[in-house]
Amino acid sequence: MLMASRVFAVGFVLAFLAFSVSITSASIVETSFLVKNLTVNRLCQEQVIAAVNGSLPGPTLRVNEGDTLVVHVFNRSPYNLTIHWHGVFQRLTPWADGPEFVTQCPIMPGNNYTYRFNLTGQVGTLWWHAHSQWIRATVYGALIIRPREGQKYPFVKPYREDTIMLGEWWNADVIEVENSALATGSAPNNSDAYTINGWPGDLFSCPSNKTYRLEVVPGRTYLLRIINAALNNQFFFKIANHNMTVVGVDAAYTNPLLTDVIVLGPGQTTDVLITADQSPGSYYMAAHPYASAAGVSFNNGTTTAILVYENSTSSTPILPILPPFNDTATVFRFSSNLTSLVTSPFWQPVPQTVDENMFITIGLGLAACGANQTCGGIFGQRLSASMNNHSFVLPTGISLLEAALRNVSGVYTTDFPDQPPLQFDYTNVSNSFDLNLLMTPKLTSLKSVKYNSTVQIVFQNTALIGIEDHPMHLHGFNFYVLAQGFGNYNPQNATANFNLINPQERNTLGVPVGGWAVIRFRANNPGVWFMHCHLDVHMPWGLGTAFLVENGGTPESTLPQPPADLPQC
Ligand SMILES: *[C@@H]1O[C@H](CO)[C@@H](O)[C@H](O)[C@H]1NC(C)=O
Ligand SMILES: *[C@@H]1O[C@H](CO)[C@@H](O)[C@H](O)[C@H]1NC(C)=O
Ligand SMILES: *[C@@H]1O[C@H](CO)[C@@H](O)[C@H](O)[C@H]1NC(C)=O
Ligand SMILES: *[C@@H]1O[C@H](CO)[C@@H](O)[C@H](O)[C@H]1NC(C)=O
Ligand SMILES: *[C@@H]1O[C@H](CO)[C@@H](O)[C@H](O)[C@H]1NC(C)=O
Ligand SMILES: *[C@@H]1O[C@H](CO)[C@@H](O)[C@H](O)[C@H]1NC(C)=O
Ligand SMILES: *[C@@H]1O[C@H](CO)[C@@H](O)[C@H](O)[C@H]1NC(C)=O
Ligand SMILES: *[C@@H]1O[C@H](CO)[C@@H](O)[C@H](O)[C@H]1NC(C)=O
Ligand SMILES: *[C@@H]1O[C@H](CO)[C@@H](O)[C@H](O)[C@H]1NC(C)=O
Ligand SMILES: *[C@@H]1O[C@H](CO)[C@@H](O)[C@H](O)[C@H]1NC(C)=O
Ligand SMILES: *[C@@H]1O[C@H](CO)[C@@H](O)[C@H](O)[C@H]1NC(C)=O
Ligand SMILES: *[C@@H]1O[C@H](CO)[C@@H](O)[C@H](O)[C@H]1NC(C)=O
Ligand SMILES: [Cu+2]
Repeated sequence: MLMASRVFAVGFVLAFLAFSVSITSASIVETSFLVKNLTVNRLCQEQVIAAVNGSLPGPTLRVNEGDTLVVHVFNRSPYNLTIHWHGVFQRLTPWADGPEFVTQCPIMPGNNYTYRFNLTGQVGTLWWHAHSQWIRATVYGALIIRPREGQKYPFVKPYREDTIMLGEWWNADVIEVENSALATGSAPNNSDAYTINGWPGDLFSCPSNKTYRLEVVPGRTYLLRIINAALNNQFFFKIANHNMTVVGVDAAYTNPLLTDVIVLGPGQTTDVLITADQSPGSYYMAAHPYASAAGVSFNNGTTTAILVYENSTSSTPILPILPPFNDTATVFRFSSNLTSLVTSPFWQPVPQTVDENMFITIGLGLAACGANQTCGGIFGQRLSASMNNHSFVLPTGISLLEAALRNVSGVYTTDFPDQPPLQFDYTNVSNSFDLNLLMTPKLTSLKSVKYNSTVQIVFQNTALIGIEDHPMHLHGFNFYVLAQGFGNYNPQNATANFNLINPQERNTLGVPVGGWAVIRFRANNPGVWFMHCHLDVHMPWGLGTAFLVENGGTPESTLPQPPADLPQC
C-alpha cells in the first residue's frame, strides 16, 4: 500500500517533468529523476541499462542563470547511485555536488534524495551524470544554462539551438565490466561503440535503428552544444564541409575561434555556432577517438549523426575526414588557442598572487596484487594511478564531507603533498617500467586550504607505464589555464608565458600527453571538492585527490549543515 502510493507520487511528479514558476528574475525549476532498468536495442541486440525517466540520454534540463534547480532522484535501479552536476559551482551547496563517498553516501536502491542548488554566475552548456562506479555510461544528460531574462548571448542570436552528446556504449552490463577489471587489476574491456545522442550511427556494424538527424534551414545560424559524456575516450568532432566558431567551453564564454575540428575530453563541453551556408544536402557530424597513449588498444570506430538541409533530396551524406587518432598537434593547436571573453558579465580577473603552489605528477603505476591473488596488470601486479604518487581511495561508511563537518577521525588525512615525493625525469620513457618508481601507496589524502586562498597547480604527466593525456576535472570551481606544453615543466621558461589576461576558464582540462599544464583558481567555497581524471578507467585506480576548503569565519563562508534527507551509509 505504501509502495503503491509512492509509485503514484513518482508518476505524478513525472507528469510535470519540468515546470517552472516565473518570478521576477529567478525561477525554481523542479523535476524528478526516476532511475530504473530499461531494455534498449543497440548494435542489433538488447541490453538492460540503468536509465533516467526511460530515456538514453536522460532528460535535458534547461534553466536560466540565477535559477534554482530542484531534482528529486528516486533510485529504483539495482545499483547504489549518486548524481553529479558537472561544472556547477555549488556555492554553499556542497551537499548537492554528488560524487559518492566524497560529498554524500550513495542513494541505495529503493531510496531517494533531493538535490537543490542555484545556477548562478555561469551561462552555457554543462551536464549531469551518475558519479558512482561506471553508471554514468547510461545515466547522463545535458544541463543548459541560458542568460537570465533581459540578458543576451555575446554573439549573434542563433536561429535554433541543439545538443550533441557524445557517449560510449557497451554490449554488456557496465558495472560488471568495471568490477571484473577491478577484481584482477587489469585494464577493462573497451566499449563496443560510440554514440551521438544515444545512437551509434551509420558506420557501426548494425543496420542502426536510428541515426540522430538535425534538420537545418539554409542560411540560418545554429548554436550546437557539444558534450563529451563518454567514459574513457577523448574525441575529435567535425561536421563535413562546415566550419565551427567556438563561443564557449564548460559554460564560460570564449573569444570566437574559427575551426574545422574540435577536441573534447570526457567532461568537457564546447558551444559552437555553425551556419547552413553550403549547398543543400546532407552532411555527417562525426566523432572518433583522440588516442594519446601509444600502444593502448581502443575502439577505432566513428560515431555519426546527420546534418540535413530542409527539403534536400540528397541521400548519401558527406563524411568529414577526421584527424589521425594520434594527432596530438591538432589537439594542442585547438586547446592552446582558446581564450576567455573578458567582457563577459561572469568574467573574474585572474588572481595575480598565489597562496598555494602545487606541483602534481599525474600518471599510471602499479599496486601490489595481494597475497594468493592473481592479477592481470603488468609484472603480475594491479594497474594503479596516482597524483604525486598518492593513489586515491574513497572511504566507505561515511563521506569525506560529513567526516569533515563532524570531525570524524580516521577517515582521511590532510597530508597531500605540494611536490612529488621523488623528483625524476618525469616524461622520459626509459623510466616507464622502473619498479622503483611504479608502486603507488593507496591513501585517502586530501589537501587542506584556507578559505579564499588562490591555488596554482602544475600538472605534470609522467611516462610511468606510458604517457597519456589525462582530462583533469575539478569539482566546485572553474580554473584558469595559464599555460601548457610538452616534456618536463620548466618554471624559468613557462612563467614568462603565463596568460594572466584572458586564459580559458574551465572545469576539465586535457593535460598534454607527456607534458604539463598550469591552472589557477580561488578556493572561495567551503567544502570537500574532488579533483580527478575524468577517464573512468583511471579514477578507480586512484588518479584523484580532494581539496578541503576551510571555513572563512562569516556565514557566507561557512559549510552549511547537510539537508535532512542526505543519504546515510
Ligand atoms: C535490472 O537489471 C539487472 C541487470 O540486468 C538485473 O539483475 C535486475 O534483476 C533488474 N531489476 C529489475 C527490478 O528488473
Ligand atoms: C524519500 O525518502 C524519504 C526517506 O529518506 C521518505 O521519508 C520520503 O517519503 C521519500 N519521498 C518520496 C517522495 O518518496
Ligand atoms: C539560491 O537562490 C535563491 C533565490 O535567489 C536564494 O533565496 C537562496 O538563498 C540561494 N541559495 C544559496 C545557497 O545561495
Ligand atoms: C531496433 O532494431 C531491432 C532489430 O531490427 C528491433 O528488434 C528493435 O525493436 C529496434 N528497436 C528500436 C528502439 O527501434
Ligand atoms: C573554413 O575556414 C577555413 C579557414 O578560414 C577556410 O579556408 C575554409 O574555406 C572554410 N571552409 C568552409 C567550408 O567554410
Ligand atoms: C580498426 O581496427 C581494425 C582491427 O584492428 C582494423 O582492421 C581497421 O583497419 C581499423 N580501422 C581504422 C579506421 O583504423
Ligand atoms: C521546404 O518545403 C516546404 C514545403 O514545400 C516549404 O514551405 C519550405 O519553405 C521549404 N524550405 C526551404 C528551405 O526551401
Ligand atoms: C601516429 O600513427 C601513425 C600510424 O599508426 C604512425 O605512423 C605515426 O608514427 C604516429 N605518430 C605519432 C606522433 O605517434
Ligand atoms: C592557433 O591557431 C592558428 C591558426 O590556426 C595557428 O596558426 C597557430 O599555430 C595556433 N596556435 C598554436 C599555439 O597552436
Ligand atoms: C595464502 O595461501 C597459503 C597457502 O595455501 C595459506 O597458508 C595462506 O593463509 C594464504 N594467505 C592468505 C592471505 O589468504
Ligand atoms: C578574497 O580575496 C580577494 C583578493 O584578495 C578579495 O578581494 C576578496 O574580498 C576576498 N573575499 C573574501 C570573502 O574574503
Ligand atoms: C552501497 O552503499 C552502501 C552504503 O554506503 C554500502 O554499504 C554498500 O556496500 C554499497 N554497495 C555496493 C555494491 O557498493
Ligand atoms: Cu586519466
